[in-house]
Formats: sequence, C-alpha cells, structure tokens
Amino acid sequence: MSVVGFDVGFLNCYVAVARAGGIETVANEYSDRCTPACVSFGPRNRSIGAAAKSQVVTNCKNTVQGFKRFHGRAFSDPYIQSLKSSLVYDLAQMPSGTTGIKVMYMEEEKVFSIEQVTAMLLTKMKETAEHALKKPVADCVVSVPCYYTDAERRSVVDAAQIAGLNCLRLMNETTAVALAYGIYKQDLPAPEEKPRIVVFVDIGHSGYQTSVCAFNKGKLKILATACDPELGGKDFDEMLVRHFCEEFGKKYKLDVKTKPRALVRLYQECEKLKKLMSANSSDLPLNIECFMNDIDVSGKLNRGQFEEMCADVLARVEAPLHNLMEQAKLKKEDIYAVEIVGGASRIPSVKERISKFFGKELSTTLNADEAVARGCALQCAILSPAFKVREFSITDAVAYPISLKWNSAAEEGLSDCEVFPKNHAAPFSKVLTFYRREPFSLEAYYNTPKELPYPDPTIGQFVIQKVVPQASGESSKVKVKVRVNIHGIFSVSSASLVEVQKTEEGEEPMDTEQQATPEKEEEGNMQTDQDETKAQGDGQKETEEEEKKTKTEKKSDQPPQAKKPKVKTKVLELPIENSPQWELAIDMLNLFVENEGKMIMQDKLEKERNDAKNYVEEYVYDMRDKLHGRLEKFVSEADRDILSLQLEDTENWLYEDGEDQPKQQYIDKLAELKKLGQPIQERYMESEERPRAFDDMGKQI
Ligand code: ATP
Ligand code: K
Ligand code: MG
Repeated sequence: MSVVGFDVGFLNCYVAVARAGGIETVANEYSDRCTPACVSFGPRNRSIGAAAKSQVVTNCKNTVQGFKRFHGRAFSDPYIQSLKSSLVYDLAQMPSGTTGIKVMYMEEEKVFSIEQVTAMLLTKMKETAEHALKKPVADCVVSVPCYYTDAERRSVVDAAQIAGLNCLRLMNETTAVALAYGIYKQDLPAPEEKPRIVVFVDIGHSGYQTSVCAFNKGKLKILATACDPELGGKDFDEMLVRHFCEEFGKKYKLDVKTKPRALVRLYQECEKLKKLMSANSSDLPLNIECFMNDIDVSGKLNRGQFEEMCADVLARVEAPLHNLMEQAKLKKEDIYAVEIVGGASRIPSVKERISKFFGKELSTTLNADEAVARGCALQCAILSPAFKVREFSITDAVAYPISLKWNSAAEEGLSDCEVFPKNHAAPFSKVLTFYRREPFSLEAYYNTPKELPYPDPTIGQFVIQKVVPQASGESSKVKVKVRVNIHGIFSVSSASLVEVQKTEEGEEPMDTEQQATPEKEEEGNMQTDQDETKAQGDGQKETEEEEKKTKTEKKSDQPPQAKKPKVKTKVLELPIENSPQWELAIDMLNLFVENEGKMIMQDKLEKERNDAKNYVEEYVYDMRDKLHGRLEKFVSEADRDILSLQLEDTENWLYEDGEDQPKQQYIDKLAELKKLGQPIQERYMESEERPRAFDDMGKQI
C-alpha cells in the first residue's frame, strides 16, 4: 500500500506522499519539488522531467511538452490540427484515430500515443515517490482538470496503468484543492447547519478552473464548476512572445517564427519576464545573447505595458466566475472565502479582477503550487485502508450533462433521456428499466455539445446482451444500472433480466423485493437513485447497498398487496458490451505496458553505462591531482610516470574512441588503471592508519 498523490500539470508536476508525519510534497533527484511535464527522446534513452527540459533548445524536435491537451482527442480534431503549426515536434495519427507524437528515439522514427507519453512522465513521478518512500509505489490518486470529458479521463487512467500505477481515483484538480483546504479546518459548520461556501480558483499554465464548494464538518460537496480550458499562464507568454517577435523584427530585421530554436528560447525568456513582472512594476529588461544569426537582442517592458497588451486575455477572467455563481444560484454575500491557487494566480491583474468580482480580498492559505498534489495524496490516504486519516466525505459534480438514447421497443423511433444533469453528485449510480425481447443498445452522449472541448459528443455504445422474452412470450423487464464512477467516467455497470415465474396461490414469496410490479412502467424510468457520497472502491458492496435500499423503499412505498396472484421472480445478470469512444484496445494497452517496461530497462542500462564512463573520468582527474599531491611520497618516479602516461592516454581515449562504448569497456578500463593506482593508494592509507593505531594504543595505556 502506498499513499501518493500526483498533480500532472500542463507545465509543472508535483508528487505528494503520506508518511508518518503527515502529507509531504517530495523533491525529485534535482532536489526540486517541481518536475517539468517534459519528455525528451535521444539516440540511446529517454530523459524525463528536469533532464528533458534542459534539452528543449538542443533537441527541440524530439523534446515533447504541452501534451496534456492531447488526451482523448481524435487526430483529425480541428483543435489538434490547429495546434500542429505551433508545435516544434510532430504529431501523427494512431491506428485507432487518436493523437500520437512522432519523434526520433533509439535512432528510429517512432510514434508514441498520448497515453504512452503521459505514462513516461508518471514513470518519473513514480520513481520520485518510490525514492521518498523507499518502497515500490502502485496505489495513487492522479489529478485531472475538472473540465475533462469521459474520453480524456479514460486516456489518463490508461496512462497510469501503462506506468504500472493503480489509480484509485482521478481527482478533479479543484476538488483536490478543496479537500486540502477543508480537511484540517476545525471550525466547519455542523452537518445540520448551513454549510460554509468557498470558491476555489486554479489558474495554471493551460487552464482556468473554478468551483464552488459547500463544507460541513467531515464533508465537502462541489456545487458547481465553471472553466475556461484555454486560459492560463501560457496565454500571457503568448502575448509577450508576439510583442517581442514584432519588436525584434523591426529592430534587428529578424524573422523569429522561422527558427524553432530561437522561438523556444524566446518563450523561456518571456515566461521569466512575466514572473518578474508579478513582483515589479518598473521597467524590466529582456536580453538574449546570440539569439539568431549571431545577433544579441534586448528589449524592455513594464507591468503597465504588459497589462495593456494582455487586455483581451484579462477580459476573459470574469466569465467563468459569472457562470459559476449563476449555476450555483448564489449571491456574492454567500461566499465565505475565495481561495486561489495555480502559478498564474500570482499575476497581479488576474488577482485584481477576481477580487473585484467578488468584492473581497482573496485568500491564499494554501501552497499555490502544491495544493493539488497534496489534495490527491489526502484522497489516497482516505481511500487506503492502511492509513489512518480523519473521515472526510467528498461529493464531486458531473461536469457535462449526460443523456442516453436508444431505439424504442415499439419501433416508435429514438427515445432519449438525461440520466445525469450538470452538477449532479458523483460518483453515483442509477437504475433504468426497459421492457425488451432481445438484446438492445444504448448510446451515451453529452447533451450540450457546445460546452465540450471537442466536436463529437459521443461517450460510447453499450449493448445489453442475451435479452430473451419471458416464458409467456411477453417482453422481459430489464434493469440497467448506469454510473458515473469515482474517476468521473460514465459506464453501464450492470444489467439484469427479471424473470417472472407464477407460483401456486398461497405459496410464500421469497422476498418482498422479488415481487414483480404488476403494471408496466414507462421505458427508461429511473427507478433508483443511489446516493454514493461515501465513495466506495468495492463494486460488490455498492450493489448490496443498493439492493438493501430498494427493499426498504418497496416495503414502505407499497401498500400490502392482498389477494393478488403470487409471483416469484428470478434475476439473471446480463453481459454488457462496452464500447466507449476512443477506448484503447486491451491488446494495445498490454503492448504499451510491455514497451514501457522495456524503455525503463533501456534507460537504466544507459544510466549504468554513463555512470561507468563517469567513474573512469573521475578516476583520471582524481589520480592525476593526487599523484602530484598527497600520493607523491608513496610512488616511485618510474611508476608515477607510467601511471601518468596511462591516465593521459585514457583521457584522450574518453574523448575519441572511448566516447561511446559499452559499459564493460569502461569497467575494464577502470580496472586497468586501478592495477597501478590501487597499491599506491593502499600504501598511503597504511601510513595514515599507523599514527592513529599508535594513538589508540596510547589511550589504552
Ligand atoms: P495546468 O494547471 O494548466 O495543467 P500547471 O499546473 O502546469 O498547468 P501551474 O504550475 O499551476 O500550471 O502554473 C504555471 C504557470 O504559472 C506558468 O504559466 C508560469 O509562468 C505561471 N507563474 C508561476 N509563477 C508566476 C508568477 N510569480 N507570476 C506570474 N506567473 C507565474
Ligand atoms: K501544477
Ligand atoms: Mg495545475
């Protein structure tokens, strides 16, 4: 059991773990708690995180950033197509139609699916967690934007699986923040009191998410969410880059857009400038040496000018806030606090606008960068039986309304019904009743296509199989359970056929629940609403819970049915064929799992090879210094000359033939050097030990 939370950001990723002392955000191998969402492909290995980011300029065509937005999208999606021209790396279509990334890896052209690329990033984050916890990590909670659709979520779950992770929950980023905010609060209103209403705002690099949350002691409920998936720090960078491209065009006659490498550097410098401007309102310089064609460029800007050029971007801050308050039917006076997180929430003009909208000071009690990861780790701790944590119930909200449509039995055409309206509580299951003689199919879709980030509102097709008429020839009653699960993913989770058997008069019915309702209900009737505010990982338990509830409802709702012919029913489970949109085929998923394992092994071997090479190099420099230093007295002149020459030869070899050799070559080389070097060092050590031994003896006396 591991308790880990992963914030997979568009730009920055964070890992939080639970240890005896509580929840902690942990650092990577560079002692940095932030790991860049970056993967770089080389001729011998991959680099991930900070090591990849350092190759953004030198290996730009094979260094992949900003891939979070490719999840769950067709390659033909106009959005993906429109992005192509602004990326320095290539995209390609996967056999299934989804988006892949084309790079040179191991000296071959390769296309990786978006799930594979995110899995690589997760592999790195998993290693960071394992290093901190000093044990293997599998169980975890992974963050996703609250505006992610079904297809996007399934894609991230697959990515986690490819990385060998067991994702207990995909957690909406703003919900993770709400949990991190609420769980330690001691003064929340009692369960029966009016809840405390808090607005959460997360502005990252790519997206702007807001949610409004009701807190009572021991629980939180997301009332509504509103977002602009295309508003974040990157839009401010974009404005700065545009400005300096124009300026450098005029001033130095440079066409920056034609040189990907220069453009990448300009983006980096503009991001730095933007951050500096959050703390300074005076003129700030931007200088880049040898920018293009050996020309050094420089410019300057102040906050006032920056805000002016970003007016259109800033104007978009308010709309989601309006939308949020409208959905939740709340007034500004109802809001107890507005807590902001995410890197771009530090931009003063962004803060100003949010603060002005609510007419109150903003609250920044959480760590703006780490709150999402910490919230995820807290959720993981709650879900983990091995970890003791305060009870806290989390009810999330459905982001887009979900409908089902089907061909009606009487061939009257298409019927449809909204099963989960917007902001409906999640996770949640509902049972629908159908009367059928044969297998039938349901199509799930989002009924507000305009709100979706992509053009196709389909969620998936679900075929209820093995439906047969009753013995009497009549249609059978089929109960279909639909569910938005803990990841926010829709599914048809079970289906059953209720077989009616007439029994002798007076024979005891087996159970109240098993009495068939005499009148036919309308098709698609939603029978049971099952509250699942207490998230349960175990499907079996849920079913049982639901059945208990059904029984009690029937008992209380139905008057005693005196003198009616007794009927007995039998419930048959029916198989369901699930075909969600853009689902990754199981054999592909298995192949990706296997390939990720191979790539991890390859990276490990390459690291060992490099380490072996570094040991040789280190030995050469170390010995050369010491031969003329503290080892000088312990080696004859002749031996010293031989070893010096050998060290020099080895150094030359490292820069020439030895630049790129198998690991064993370096190991052999080092052994060869040590044959001469080791005895010298041993003589030195002996002489160092001698006086100490003498000292010890002195003490004894
Ligand atoms: P997303 O949430 O969209 O997936 P992310 O989680 O990777 O993205 P964050 O790490 O929250 O994003 O924020 C990164 C953004 O915040 C970048 O655009 C960065 O330049 C910006 N940022 C960070 N610090 C500051 C600052 N002091 N002033 C202005 N912008 C900042
Ligand atoms: K982040
Ligand atoms: Mg983020």
